[in-house]
Amino acid sequence: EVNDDPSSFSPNSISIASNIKYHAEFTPSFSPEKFEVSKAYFATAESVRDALIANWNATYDYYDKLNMKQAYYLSMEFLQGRALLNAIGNLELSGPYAEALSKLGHDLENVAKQEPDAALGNGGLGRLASCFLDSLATLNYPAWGYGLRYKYGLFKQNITKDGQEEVAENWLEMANPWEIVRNDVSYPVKFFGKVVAGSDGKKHWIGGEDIKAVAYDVPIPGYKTKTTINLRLWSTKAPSQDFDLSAFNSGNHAKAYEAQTNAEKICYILYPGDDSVEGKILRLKQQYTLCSASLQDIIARFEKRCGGSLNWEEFPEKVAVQLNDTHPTLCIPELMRILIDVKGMSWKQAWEITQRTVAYTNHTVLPEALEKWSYDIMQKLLPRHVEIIESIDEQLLHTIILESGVEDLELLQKKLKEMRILDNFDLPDSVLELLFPPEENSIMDSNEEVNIYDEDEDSNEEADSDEEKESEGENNWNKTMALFKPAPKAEKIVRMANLCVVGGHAVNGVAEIHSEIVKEEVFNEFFKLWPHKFQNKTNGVTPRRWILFCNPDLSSIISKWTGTEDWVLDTEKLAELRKFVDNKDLQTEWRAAKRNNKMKIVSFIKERTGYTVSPDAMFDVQVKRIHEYKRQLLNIMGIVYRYKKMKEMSAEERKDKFVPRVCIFGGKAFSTYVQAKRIVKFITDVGATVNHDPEIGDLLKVVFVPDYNVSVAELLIPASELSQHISTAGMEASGTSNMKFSMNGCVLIGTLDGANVEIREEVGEDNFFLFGAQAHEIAELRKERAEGKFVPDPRFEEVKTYIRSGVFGSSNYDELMGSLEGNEGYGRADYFLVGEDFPSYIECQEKVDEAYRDQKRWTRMSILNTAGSYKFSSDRTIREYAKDIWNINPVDLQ
Ligand code: DL6
Repeated sequence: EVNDDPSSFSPNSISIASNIKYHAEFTPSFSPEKFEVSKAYFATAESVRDALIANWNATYDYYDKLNMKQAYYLSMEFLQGRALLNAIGNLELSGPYAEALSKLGHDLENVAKQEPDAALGNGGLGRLASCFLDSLATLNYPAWGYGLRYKYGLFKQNITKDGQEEVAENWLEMANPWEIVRNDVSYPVKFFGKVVAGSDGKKHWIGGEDIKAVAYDVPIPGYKTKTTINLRLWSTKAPSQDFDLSAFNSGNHAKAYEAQTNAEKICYILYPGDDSVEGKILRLKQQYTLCSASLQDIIARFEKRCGGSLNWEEFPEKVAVQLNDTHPTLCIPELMRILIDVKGMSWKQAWEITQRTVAYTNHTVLPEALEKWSYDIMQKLLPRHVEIIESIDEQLLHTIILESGVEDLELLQKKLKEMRILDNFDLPDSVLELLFPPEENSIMDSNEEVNIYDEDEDSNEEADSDEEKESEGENNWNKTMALFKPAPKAEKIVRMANLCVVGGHAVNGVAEIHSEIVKEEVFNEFFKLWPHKFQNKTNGVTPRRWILFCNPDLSSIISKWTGTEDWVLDTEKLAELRKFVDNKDLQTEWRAAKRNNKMKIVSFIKERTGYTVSPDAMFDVQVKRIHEYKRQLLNIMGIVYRYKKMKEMSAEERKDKFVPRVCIFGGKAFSTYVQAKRIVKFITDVGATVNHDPEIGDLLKVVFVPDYNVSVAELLIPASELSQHISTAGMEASGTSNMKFSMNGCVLIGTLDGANVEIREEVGEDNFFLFGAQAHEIAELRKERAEGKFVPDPRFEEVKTYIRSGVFGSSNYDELMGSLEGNEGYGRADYFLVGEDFPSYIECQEKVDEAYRDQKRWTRMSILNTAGSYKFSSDRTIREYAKDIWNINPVDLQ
């Protein structure tokens, strides 16, 4: 009965069942007697992996032969979620697998739930990288992803009476059936040590600590294609000789294993806390490991594919490296180092190749999130890279000065301050010479000086003795020099975003409004210098995972009414739904699908939180990382206002005025982000009061779903009716869950921020609830706020007083409320403008109630959201990257 030849794997339920049984027996990680659901999951995953490996091999054999240009997406984060249903869905084998498992006494959905989420990311940035991989494979683009194989993924979140509690997520505990370790693919990575000049004229980086990065490959199948691309994740180990046997034998066990532990801890966790120097070094080691191992691998592949005809000038015609935010910035100096020190190229040649190869995506405009590294730490850890960065910085200074001239030194100084990669540094000698050419520079020892940098030339004429003239010249000189001096004791900093802009050939933002901010504010001086580098690439999400697989009911309806399943690959077809938006049958089916999805959430909420919620209420959802700029606080204060008003009314009035709502929150707060954690706690406190209030009943429920992750999103998004994207305008680069919600027929309430702007344009103004200040008004509003000119709306004051009164437990939430008022000790007064937007937000929420009451109108809005979401497929985004940045073409395997 057992099929022991995996190569004979063919996709029908009988052979699949046989293959699953084969793996259960011969790829054992469970005891033989039982075939329980966890074992069924492993055997099923391994059987799917057989198919993926065959396709993966075929894909790369072909690419090796063609030697076409390939893109490499480098990211410290990939938020893959679960793989099983996605893989069999993409292979179009969901039916046969379900049947095979049922023959073996199991249910596919249940089996799939055994898989832990691969949570190697924090949120949008990592999930975007995973959506991109799906689109790359689906569209047959030659591409790889590179990342790190963290032993512990993003922490598990428990919600207790004290708020969020973090627990390590040991996702590899039961092994990962999707990965293939490549023991023959490993690269050395060095840290610390020193740089010496060799007799060969080259720089040598010697000594220090050596580790090795080992490749773990995760095959990424495309939808309806044989193309299976690779996500290569690096794991770190000590070089094998580094186990100190004699230390072990003499009883010093920890020391014996020290090198191994030091190497392995690099890949322990995603985002190690970096308040300490040790934490910073570890994070920088992670970033460098990713860059160094990936580039060595890319270069090895380039050399192999070139065979005997190696031509380095062709490197950028064969390789495109995309930096997902600044985390992999070290690719720039690392590529320079390899090309110069190892391959023996000149600086000029290496620089040209590097620039033509690398491109950078910016994902944030928050100044605190633009990565800056301490020069001292970097210098210690990566001494050769710092030399290279210094040279890049010097070269940049020359470019800026040649471009801007030296007429207005104050202006020049401002530019240099903004654009330099190295902050708080003296100007290098070569730049001083450019600013103060030697003949003018000689002012100090010449009597016939002419100070061309003198701001007030008349004063020279008034100087009545040579001595006075000289000392005045000296003063001016000193004044000028002081302009370019860093503040005393200011920490020396390396600015990674600036290095990316300088070292790459393209810089892109992730939504139209964000890309404008990038050009006009964040990198304005660079934009003026190199306008051709700047682009927009509005984000997208894969319609496979985010409609087809997570929302089968809606998918069938879409296919039925558009007359085709082609929308999965060509989302423009979704627009066809517009034709039937008022059709009664479509509307009925649409509502039934939503209700079915809501029913699943009712039981999920009960299981996860203990709360019973009604499927007849509107499901109003805000799920995303907890951050002050995302303004979960505005949402919950709006809910408190609603609750207070309900309490002031009679039962009749309440029912008339308010639509029943289940307000659902989810999201993790970074473990050291205290204010975000206070917000989580406050939401759960409000829930604890409101949900037990018999007067209110099903009219209002507030639920915080613990441990929000990709799998929870796949359940919640299809069931949502209203979703909140309410960041302070100008602060959310794009957002991607807004796209997922809209695709799943959810109506958005939001500000004109990130991709909301484009979603609203596509789905139509009438189908988007807009409120709040706009991005161009924010600076002025903040200024007024700081000057104490802001007059709060009485309803905002009322709600704060209510919160402080102790209705939600013993706390008066002083830190939270204080942050909105700028009271002493609470920092900037309402920096995120919750008070400013509160009135328009609650008024907008009244319009939401009104619209929901009319279910025909609401369903229309819902359908028009799905119909208008075609632009937000990551297939569209990837095609744009491929054409405008990477210059790669699809390769058809069939
Ligand atoms: O581009 C993906 C995603 C955007 O949708 C979000 O708006 C943006 O906040 C996120 N950026 C980051 C970068 N780090 N920070 N902060 O996660 O990228």
